[in-house]
Parts: sequence; structure tokens; C-alpha cells
Amino acid sequence: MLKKVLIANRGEIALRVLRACKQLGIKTVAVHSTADKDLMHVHLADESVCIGPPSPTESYLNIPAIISAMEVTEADAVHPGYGFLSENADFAEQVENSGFTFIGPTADTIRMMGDKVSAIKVMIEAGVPTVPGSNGPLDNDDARTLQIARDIGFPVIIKAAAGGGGRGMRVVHNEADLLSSIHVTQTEAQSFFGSGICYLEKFLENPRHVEIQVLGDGQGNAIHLGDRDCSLQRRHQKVIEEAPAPGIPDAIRAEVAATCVRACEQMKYRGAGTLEFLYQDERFYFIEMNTRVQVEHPVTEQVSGVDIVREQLLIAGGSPLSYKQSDIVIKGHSFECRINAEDPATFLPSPGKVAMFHAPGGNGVRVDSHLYSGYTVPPFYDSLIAKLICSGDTREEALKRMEIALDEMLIDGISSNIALHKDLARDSEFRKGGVNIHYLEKKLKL
Ligand code: MV4
Repeated sequence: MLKKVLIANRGEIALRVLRACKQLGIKTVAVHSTADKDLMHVHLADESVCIGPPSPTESYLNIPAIISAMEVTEADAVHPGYGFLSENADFAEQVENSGFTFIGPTADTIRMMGDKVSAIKVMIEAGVPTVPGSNGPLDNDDARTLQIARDIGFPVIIKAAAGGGGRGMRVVHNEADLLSSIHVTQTEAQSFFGSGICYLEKFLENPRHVEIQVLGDGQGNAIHLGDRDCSLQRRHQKVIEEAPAPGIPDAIRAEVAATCVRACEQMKYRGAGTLEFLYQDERFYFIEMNTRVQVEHPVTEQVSGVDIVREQLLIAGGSPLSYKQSDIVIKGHSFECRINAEDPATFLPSPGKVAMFHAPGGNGVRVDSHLYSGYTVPPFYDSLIAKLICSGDTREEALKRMEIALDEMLIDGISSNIALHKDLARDSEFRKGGVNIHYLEKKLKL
């Protein structure tokens, strides 16, 4: 069992990890930049260490500073949260080589999933459905590349193997543009990621973004906790997520989840993970796997009853999974509204002092936030300031609670996207369920 965990993150997720540690009786170390000394979890942690100036590269991404903080505080493990170093294989490797535990998969697994070409290969071997595509890197053989694209059929999408999350992609609609677009994407990928390797997929025009939450013990046992729909997004930033994904036939849902479990068992996956899919015309297509806890994990917790961060800590401490697949029953429905400190018109970050913060409450309402009245949101980091998670026995009940909770929520002193959420909670298409990844951007352009 872990005795002391260093939390290598900030904001709401650092607080989320701290709470899970406290519940398990694990001591906590907060590390923070000079701009973050007043963060809620820094005050609540058993110990805190300042690891550098505000710039993330010099603090939350500063590997030697974080490992040094583990040494001086004698922490035995590090929880990376999401973002920052959470999917950095070199960090995981250096943590383990220094004699500490990385709370997450092995460095090799992180590396394998970070390379989208090798991730797809692993998934195909396990029987996970993927997008028709090159199923491997493109080479210099133009005739071969052209033939692959013809076989897939246009439109196709060129993706960087080292990309992901919307970076390093280009859609091609005809043969004439293919080779030059590949060249541009490869050149960009080389300069962004240090690898120009690209692959091809059929471009799906109107998919939903549906993902499956998994847990593995690192010994070949794995379970899934069902699915989430994250289609409501703007510029690759998710705005509202929900679990379960609405309107998916039970047989299709169960079948894809079973393939995810098989993949995790085959690779002896350790910790929490998410397999991302596109869903269109009642078919799932794997695109990427995330090897971290995700921002939207609470909606899965609300409908599965599983505390995902607690499981991460227990697995890292060497415990077997607390649940068998048959213990997991998805019950009810849950939404997460991502509340950002941003200008409602321009979507630009809007940092500053929170004059007053009032969190909503009541049955089925959960607020994951590090905010408090008098706190100053610094300008250096992500603008997520709160997650409002509303749950109920039915999707309709959860939506009603979401409307009420949004009306109760008060954030004075800085701008936020609460008004956007209020609008979405009353949007008839969103209320019907099953909107695709383009819905919000189209709605906002009207
Ligand atoms: C796609 C796609 C359509 N067809 N792949 C964007 C983020 C990255 N994770 C994968 N992405 C996409 N891959 C194929 N073959 C459309 C997107 C996409 C998208 C996916 C999920 C959520 C939002 C998105 C917004 C634009 C494009």
C-alpha cells in the first residue's frame, strides 16, 4: 500500500487526487509553482514544495524538480493527474528508475499508445474495431500510398503518428491533393513532434466521440466501466460530457467494451485508461487510447459507483482490482459541464480574482472545483475552474438537475461560460441526445 503520494498537478484534479489519498489514509505532498501557492490542495496537503516559476515548463513539466521533491519529502509515488507529465513516458521511466512508483501504466505502454500507429496495431490484434486505413506508417512509395487511399476511398484523413487530440491532422477530398497534403502534414509533424511519421484513415464526416473507461491491474486482468459521449466540443475542447452515451444499442455497446477489455488484458494494462472511438451509423471505430485519468472521469464514477482515482491508487500500491466485471452495473445517467474562466463572446481565458464563488448542491449534484471566494485564477494555465456533475436515474432527471444547478451556481469577479451551459441545457437537439462532434461549432456560428 502507498504511504505518501506526491501530486504532480494543480487545480481541480490535484484536489480530486488529494481527496482520494486522504480517504485511503495516504499522506500527500503538493508541488506548486510560485503562482499557485494559494491553491486549495496546497493548503490541504500534508506537505508542499514550490518547484519553480509560473511557466509550466519550469514547474509542472520540470522532471528533475518533481523527482527532487519526491526525494526530499520521501514520497513513494507520484500521481500525474491529466495534462502536464501524465502521458510522458520519459517521466514515468525516470520516476521508476529513481525507485519511485508512477501512478499509471508502464513507460512502455505510454510510449506504445503515444505512437498512434502502434496503438492501432495493438487494437487490431485484440479485435478492437478501427477506422479503415493504412494500418501502418506511410512510406516514400507514392504509388503504394495512392493505392491505399483509393482502397480506403475519399475523403481520407492524414494523421501524425505522434499527434493526437486534434493536432497534426489534414483532411483530403481527392487524389490530386493527396501527395502534397501528406508532404505538408509530414513536414509539420516533424517540426511539432520530432517525428514526421503519418498514417491514413477514412475520414468519417459526422461521427460522435464515444470513449470507454477501463481499469487494468498490470497482471492481465481488466474491466470496463462503460462509455461516455464527449461529442459536445469546440476546437477540440470538450464542453459537456455524459455517461452513458445515449441511444447506442446495448449489444453494440457491450461488444465494443468487451474488445477493449480484451486489448487491456493482452497488453497487461495497468491503471486507468480510456479508449477513444468515433461512432457513426451504429459502428465504433477506435482512434486513440489515453493512458491517464481524464477530466470527464466523474460521469463514469457517478453511473458505475466506482471511484476511479481510488482504484488508480490501489492498483499502483499493488492491489488487485476491487471489482469483477460482473460487479459493474451502469445505473442512471450523468452529465459534466466544464466551467471555464473565459470570455463568453471570444472564448479567450479570463483570469482574475474570484470575488464570490457559490457552488450548487442537492441530490445528484457534484462540484469538482478548487475555487473559493477570494481566489485569484492565474493566467498561466488551463482555464478550467470547476466541473459541475449532475446525475439522476434517467437522462431527463439529470438534465433537470443540471438546469437547476447552473441557475444556482455563482461566480463573481471573472467571466465564465456558465451562460453557454445554461443555453445548452435547454437546447432541443442536445436534449434529444446523440449530437455529433460538429453540432456545437455549427450552433455557435448561427
Ligand atoms: C477523425 C475524424 C474523422 N475521421 N478521424 C480529432 C481529434 C483526434 N483525437 C481525432 N480527431 C478526429 N479524427 C477520422 N478517421 C474526426 C476527428 C475530429 C474530432 C474527433 C473527436 C472529437 C472532436 C473532433 C473534432 C474534429 C475532428
